[in-house]
Amino acid sequence: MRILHTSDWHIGKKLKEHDRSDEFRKFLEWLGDVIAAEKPDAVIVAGDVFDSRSPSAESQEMYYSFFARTAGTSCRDAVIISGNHDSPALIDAPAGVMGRCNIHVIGRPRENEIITINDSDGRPGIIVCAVPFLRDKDLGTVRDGDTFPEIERGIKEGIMSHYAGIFGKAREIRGDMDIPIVAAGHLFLEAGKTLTDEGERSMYLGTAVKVGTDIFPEDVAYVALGHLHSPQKVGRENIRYSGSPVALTFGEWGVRKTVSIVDFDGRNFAGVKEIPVPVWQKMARISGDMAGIEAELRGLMGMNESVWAEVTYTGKNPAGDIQSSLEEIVKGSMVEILSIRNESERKITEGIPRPQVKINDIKPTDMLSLYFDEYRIPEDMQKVYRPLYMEILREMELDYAE
Ligand SMILES: [Mn+2]
Repeated sequence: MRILHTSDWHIGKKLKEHDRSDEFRKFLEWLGDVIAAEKPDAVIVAGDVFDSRSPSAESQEMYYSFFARTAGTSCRDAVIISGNHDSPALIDAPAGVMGRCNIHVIGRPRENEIITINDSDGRPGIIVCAVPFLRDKDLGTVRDGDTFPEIERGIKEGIMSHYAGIFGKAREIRGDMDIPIVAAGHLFLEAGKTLTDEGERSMYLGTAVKVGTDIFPEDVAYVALGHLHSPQKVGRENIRYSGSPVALTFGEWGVRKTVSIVDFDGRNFAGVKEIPVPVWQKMARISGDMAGIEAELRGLMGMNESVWAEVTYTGKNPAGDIQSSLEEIVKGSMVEILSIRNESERKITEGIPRPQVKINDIKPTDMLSLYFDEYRIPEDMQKVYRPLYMEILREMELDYAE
């Protein structure tokens, strides 16, 4: 048996207000070709199908059209779980009609998250434990008034026991059949590597809720994960993030993009092949003083193809109106500047002398402490503000993390 593992499509995501539906369309077209060529028995999409909880009609059309193409091919089944960006209810809504095409959607966590995928003769071929992104309200292990460490512990325990429960059921279903158990999940594993930009984002809490790889027992033949955007194995060869197929931020530019083809032999993992995803939109990250930036921009302009650039000015002198100067340079070319950052002017606060630190290097929790110090907020007020601040960070984590 063979599966194709992909995740984190984030259909509908824009980059600095630039529409990318063309890229998503091309990716899905390409993925259809990969499925036709590699002939997996099933495709698993491990969450974050859409970038938002209310995807546009166009985004939804791309999604449904893709599965309309794969349905009825040798790739007989698809399993789709929701990620932290998805609306669980929206993913679940078409379950009835999609189920008739063997496209299994699991948006909300439910009692039975086990899907049996048949082989080409109609006999059971793979047991998939498909666990959507679990929110604290799904777990029932967090109570109102819990302190932050209690919330974190509660979520972690809830996730662990949810997974343990489903693996127990999967073993019962498998009995003595010679077929693999595969898990699909959307979560943050402790040893998982984030990209620089995203890494900072997931440090909103200092400790975003993460679980260890020991959540996946040895008898699970493969774990198809979503959430982290660079493809990687975590701990074992058969516990993997497929990563996002498109560079969703400038921070993801230059990171290889893949989908994974996974083979099984009886109950066991037999190997994985990562297939590189083509690039449909060139991007560039440029930094330096004005002369350096201009030279690099001119180099990009010489390539005569569409490039989206992020420019970071790091010159020592204040640069005046950087935006106008840069626009002047690229005018009439195929290079577009989507983002300009001026690092030379970055300071945390005026007035109080302290070593200059980049804002990106400060954790939000430390930022709050700096604020308290700076404005001499009394202790009793700090006690009121801190939990509220942590709550906001947690909500942001859910919405904006990978
Ligand atoms: Mn994601």
